[in-house]
Amino acid sequence: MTSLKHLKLERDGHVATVFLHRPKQLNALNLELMSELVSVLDALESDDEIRSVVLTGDERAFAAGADITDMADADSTEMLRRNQFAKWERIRKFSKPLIAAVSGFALGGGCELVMHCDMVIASETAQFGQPEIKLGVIPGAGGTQRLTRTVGKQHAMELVLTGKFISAKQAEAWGMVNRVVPIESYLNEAQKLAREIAQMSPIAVRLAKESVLKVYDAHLAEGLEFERKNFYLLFNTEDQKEGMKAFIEKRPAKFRGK
Ligand code: DAK
Repeated sequence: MTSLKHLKLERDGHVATVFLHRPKQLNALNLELMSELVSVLDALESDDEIRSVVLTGDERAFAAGADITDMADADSTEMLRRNQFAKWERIRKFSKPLIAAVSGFALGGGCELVMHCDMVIASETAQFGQPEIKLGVIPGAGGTQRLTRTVGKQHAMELVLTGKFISAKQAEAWGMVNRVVPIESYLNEAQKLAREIAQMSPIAVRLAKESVLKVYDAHLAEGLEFERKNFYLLFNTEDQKEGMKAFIEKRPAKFRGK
């Protein structure tokens, strides 16, 4: 693997821990970070020594979303051309158990990345949300689909339509996380869970994961496709340009419905 700029990788026996590492930008998922993440997962996938993987950020943020500066000026055609969805599909197809260890912000694409993981251990400080609506767009990496399957229509609507953040405790009550632990132990707890699973038969674990995901995958591909088209469409609106420009300029957005 070539050297990593926006990720850190640690290995301990059969468990690998991948750290999202753009601390100044709250681990915002820029294009380069996403490419690195896919390369790392590819390598871990074909490494027989590794049986389970923990994905984490740092104490302040798991990830505050996709990098808004990457998208602010893009139109629908440009978003289509970038084909970022292929990277998210790769994460979706990762065959080994993926455990998210979340502290601080898990927002937008960050929250969607958490929902790509198979299990989630959250620190008491974790906050989850899909704030894309405040930028004049909608979740683009499965947020409307996976969140709704996890928390139900009413809670998903509230998160997706208001962009509000919820606490770790609330996320636990809504079934988005396995458990909430003190900040000192969220990473250890996730690694402990990864080690426990790594003792099982890797082939049985793989087929068990595949089988559980089948419950979610029925109609998921169709839903993702629908969400994706709507997401692209919004990049031809003035509101998307205004929403993202307002974030960068640190001012409230004025939406006109255009
Ligand atoms: N992108 C870029 N920079 C970000 C960022 C982001 N998402 N989030 C934070 N930062 C940067 C801030 O601009 C700031 O940079 P400097 O001013 O220091 O240069 C630095 O990180 C620290 O942030 P703040 O100063 O804002 O820190 P606060 O504690 O005051 O606030 C915050 C933290 C998380 C509440 C705030 O930063 C915030 O609201 N951030 C934006 C959250 C957000 O809207 N996230 C959703 C982004 S849209 C796709 C798939 C998925 C997606 C897109 C495409 N495809 C497959 C095509 C997903 C889209 C999204 O996630």
